[in-house]
Amino acid sequence: DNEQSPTATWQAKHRELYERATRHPFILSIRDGTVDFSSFKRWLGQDYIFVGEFVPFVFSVLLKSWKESEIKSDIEIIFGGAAALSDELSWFKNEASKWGVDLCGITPFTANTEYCRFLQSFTTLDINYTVAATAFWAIETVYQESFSFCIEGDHKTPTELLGTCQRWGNSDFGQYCKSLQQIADRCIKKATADVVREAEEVFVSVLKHEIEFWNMSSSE
Ligand code: HMH
Repeated sequence: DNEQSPTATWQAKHRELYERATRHPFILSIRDGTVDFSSFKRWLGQDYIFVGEFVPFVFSVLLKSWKESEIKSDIEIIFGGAAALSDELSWFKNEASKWGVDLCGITPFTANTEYCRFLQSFTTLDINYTVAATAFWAIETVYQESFSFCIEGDHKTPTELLGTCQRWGNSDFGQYCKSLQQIADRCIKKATADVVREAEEVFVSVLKHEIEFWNMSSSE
């Protein structure tokens, strides 16, 4: 029910942008099996750099929830997300070695640098918990909706890529994203009009950064 969920209202309001982020040609090419493996390898290397910047971002959200949220379950969910990052970094290293991608020799593309700078702004500036929680939910959800689409229904996703798609597309990760959405919604409903406006702007910014990130992966 959209009336209960401000974030669901924004997903509907910014439908076009949301679809471009979650049904990107790169994702569609994975699902229909036409993906170019060199694009996949480029994505893998660039995303490893991104996750390196995502770690301090997630810990800053955890710190804000620790200080500002009276709700124990919020902290537990965000703590779970933070704790999973160690595994995620190992996954990238393992996947990179399978594909022969040298993670030490990677230079970030402009879209990645800009997205990382956006993440850094949450840790360096004193950004409100509501706004940070909204960004966190949006970032995770774009990956969940994108990769789950590659393993749903009548897909032709190459076997080599199923593990990657399952990593973010599995139903536990989907449940985790729903929990993050509930946290964001609860915060937004209690927030001032200014904070609500800022959270919506951050949601739109995440979608734009995600689209640019996919564009970078699929172009040569
Ligand atoms: C670019 N967005 C990007 N990379 C990720 N790993 C996620 C979202 C999800 O954690």
